[in-house]
Amino acid sequence: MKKLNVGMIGGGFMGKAHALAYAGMPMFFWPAPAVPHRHTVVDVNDQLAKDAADRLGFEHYSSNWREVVANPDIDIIDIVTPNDSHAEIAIAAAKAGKHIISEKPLARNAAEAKTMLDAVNVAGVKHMVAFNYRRTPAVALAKKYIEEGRIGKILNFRGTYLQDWSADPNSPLSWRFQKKIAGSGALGDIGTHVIDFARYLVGEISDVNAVAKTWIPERPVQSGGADKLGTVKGGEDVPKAAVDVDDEFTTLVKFANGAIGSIEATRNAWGRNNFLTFEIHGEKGSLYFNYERRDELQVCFADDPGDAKGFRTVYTGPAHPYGEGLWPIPALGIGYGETKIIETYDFLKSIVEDTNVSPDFLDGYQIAVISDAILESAEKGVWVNLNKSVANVR
Ligand code: NAI
Ligand code: SOE
Repeated sequence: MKKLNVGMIGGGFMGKAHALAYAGMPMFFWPAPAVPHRHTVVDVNDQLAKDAADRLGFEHYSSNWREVVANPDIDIIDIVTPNDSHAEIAIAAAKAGKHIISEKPLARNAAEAKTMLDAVNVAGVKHMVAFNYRRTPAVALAKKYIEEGRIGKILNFRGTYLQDWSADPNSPLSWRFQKKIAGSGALGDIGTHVIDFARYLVGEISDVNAVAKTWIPERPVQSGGADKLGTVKGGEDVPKAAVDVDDEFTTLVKFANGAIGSIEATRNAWGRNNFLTFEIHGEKGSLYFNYERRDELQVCFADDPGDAKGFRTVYTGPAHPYGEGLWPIPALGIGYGETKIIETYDFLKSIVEDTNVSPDFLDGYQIAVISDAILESAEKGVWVNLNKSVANVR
């Protein structure tokens, strides 16, 4: 069985998720396309890197990602650092001939994402951006139904991503609230997952008309370190500094194929945790998904008997996408970890079989173009047309 050595840069929240996926993928998908070996993990100092190696099962650790990128033993560079370092690491990794998986958003803005896309195209390496929610089996099932024409021509897409971890003004000013590190706020952090759903399920977005708000203009300073996502509060006595990104946005969207819809995201919606949803209306039926009930796809077909019309629940299991590798009975429970395991499976398959994998850096770049347009539209109060930049590229 082929072995692929992974150099993972970053040992925080996503470091944990990706390490779990490397360990778990061959347990689910066997024979695996290749066995990922947790070779080296990198963090900002030796102590953090050593802790990450001990905890996440890596053979080696380092506090210098450049050395790891240059190591000829490494096959894959996995970028799980905050958004400001994705481009520099990815470009160096591409030049070193490594296959790359980068966390989302691909970069802080479209210009930066383009440099990454150009680098992987020149190098001819495999590349993937980690919009893992589309690998929830119920989301992949929605895609299958759409491709089979089961809901007909799509008329409308409504997507939301609502969380509440930053609704408390004492949730600290982590890197996610700083434009120079994150690029944008709720938009890049969670709105991009919905944009990925919209493009995956419906098609390319051609126009946006948005509003955006920063509800909490300053927060207690958090100096460095992993983002604790609001679980550790800054006290009243901690100095505050300005938030320079959006807390929330809503946009109307038009798709190149004529469908219309809306996308919204906020991290300030009390009571909502990981409320990542879509509802899609087609000429022959409707689909509804909510990640908080991720084993379920709600479906309604126009030709259902009149006396039984209404949404019903399909619980994903062995009969559905990725079912051959997952649990043998529907509704045993798909978790966040499984979405990352499937992502790893598809990425390694693309490397071994020399095929393209989606979403790739082109998708990441196009999502960045759409994100930039949402901010431009919100600032100017006008529709922004994307035909020249993203529509019909593929
Ligand atoms: P985090 O703050 O929990 O961890 C980041 C880690 O990277 C920390 O350990 C930090 O010390 C380390 N780090 C920072 N700069 C570094 C450098 N130059 N070299 C080596 N290590 C460095 O952040 P989290 O939540 O893991 O986010 C990382 C990325 O993953 C972000 O781009 C974020 O948007 C994305 N993300 C994606 C999720 C998804 O569902 N796909 C979920 C959460 C985050
Ligand atoms: C915080 O909003 C966060 O961790 C995002 O960064 C992820 O992308 C999302 O999947 C979960 O929430």
